Amino acid sequence: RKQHGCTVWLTGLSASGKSTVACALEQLLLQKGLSAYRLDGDNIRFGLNKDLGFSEADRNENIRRISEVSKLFADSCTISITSFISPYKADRNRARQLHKEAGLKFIEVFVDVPLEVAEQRDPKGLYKKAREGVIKEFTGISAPYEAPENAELHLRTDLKSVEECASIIYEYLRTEKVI
Ligand code: GGZ
Repeated sequence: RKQHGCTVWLTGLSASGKSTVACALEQLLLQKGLSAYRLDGDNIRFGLNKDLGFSEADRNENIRRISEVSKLFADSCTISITSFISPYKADRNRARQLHKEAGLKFIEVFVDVPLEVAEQRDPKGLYKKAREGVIKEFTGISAPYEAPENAELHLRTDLKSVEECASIIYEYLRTEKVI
């Protein structure tokens, strides 16, 4: 078989670069004729999870459902790439456990930038609104982000290019014999 399925789980602050790295990785995989699929806010939070907001309970449920969906994609021999903040360690560990029970690889990638950098990027003006209190429970400002301690990969998107980040993940998939 050309490839095994797995989940590449990107976690990090808003504006850390998760979606950008996810897109670049997907492109890289598709170019090589491999099957990859991205799960992100656009196709999950506006569809399956449109009933969920940003309270702790809703984020737990958001990540629980995404974990299940990603596992199904991985089980179908696709490289499933998820890009959600997933701020709680326990939620990410449950996702990992779910994959483990199904015999599927789960690759946690910490997409890391200092909060100051994310806040300077602020592509949607959300950090500004969070500082003003217009948006409540905003990750990094008024809601927690529990940084991973044992992620398979740790990428600093302010120190490396998007292409470098994508290729580090790609090489990891090769080392792990996923592809
Ligand atoms: C964090 C929020 C919030 C709050 C809206 N906190 O930069 P974005 O806009 O495009 O990505 C963020 C996205 C986060 O959704 P996730 O499903 O990844 O979050 S979680 O994993 O915690 O469930 C941001 C936008 O939604 N957004 N309100 N309060 N991000």
